Amino acid sequence: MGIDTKYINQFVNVTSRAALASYYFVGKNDKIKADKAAVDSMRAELNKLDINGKVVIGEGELDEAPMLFIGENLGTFKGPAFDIAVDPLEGTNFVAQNLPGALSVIAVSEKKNLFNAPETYMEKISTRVKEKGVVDLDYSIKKNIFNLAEYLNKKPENITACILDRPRHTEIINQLKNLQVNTKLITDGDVAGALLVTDDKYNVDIFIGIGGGPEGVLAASALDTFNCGFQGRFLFETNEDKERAKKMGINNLKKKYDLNEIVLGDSIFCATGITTGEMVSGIKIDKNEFISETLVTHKSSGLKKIIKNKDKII
Ligand code: VTB
Repeated sequence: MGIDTKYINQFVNVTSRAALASYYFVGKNDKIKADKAAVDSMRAELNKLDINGKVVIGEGELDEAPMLFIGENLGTFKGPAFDIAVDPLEGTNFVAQNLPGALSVIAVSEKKNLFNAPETYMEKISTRVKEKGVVDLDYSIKKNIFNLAEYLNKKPENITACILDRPRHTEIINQLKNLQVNTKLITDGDVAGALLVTDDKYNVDIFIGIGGGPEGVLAASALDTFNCGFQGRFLFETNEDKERAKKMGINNLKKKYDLNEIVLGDSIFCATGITTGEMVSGIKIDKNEFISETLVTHKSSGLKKIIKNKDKII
């Protein structure tokens, strides 16, 4: 069946308006207010749509920000049943500190087609490789880099790996350095980081490391349409995490998920720029109108492009 293309513009409008709401907090040094503005706008806009939506991936528990909570029902309930993953403000620091790369992000699938997981960390890997056995979370960094280099017909020193700049990644970063791999360290925003493998223009061959689980599921939805590869393994650290995972039906806490186990069937993904980043430009205001740029993917129609919109602020 798939998701009707008529919903594409509706979801682009949702992330565009959430991006605008958050844009007013750019440089205000207030992560919580910036996030809340995006959350409130996203909820209000989703509630206007003729859909029977349910939040399966929310955001906020990790940094205790206001959230669209898991299980929350959205829409007028006069339409198809969708599972919705949201990250209304991906990169709260970016907005608070007026730094590049803040996004408002959503991924939508038909009911039961998006992975339903609590907010924990996730080990991730994304590349342009779809085939199994080339890169894998169970392989060493060396094996992954050598395999990828061979696959891409490049030397390891011509490979670029993107990774969140965190102390937990010191070991991986050192190994990459020893292999003479170029590293691209990002301070936040690993939805975008994982998506940099989708196009040669970003010059990233592999995204690797531990980031937010919700961000992994969101990125997987877009990577699916780009025909890229993704693997994720949730990290349930505390007993509370483990209990919650079990309640959600996850019995094997150490399971490694391939992209097609995280996103089943059709999906729509939208990421609108709040501040200008590598993929999309940020919000611009023009009198009583605003201009937004959104990276949109829709699996069943093969749509993957950046849509520029101009709309009334209201
Ligand atoms: C990433 C990144 C987010 O959290 O998922 C990261 O995409 C992971 O958590 O923008 P830590 O910051 O704890 O390492 C963010 O940076 C913020 O939610």
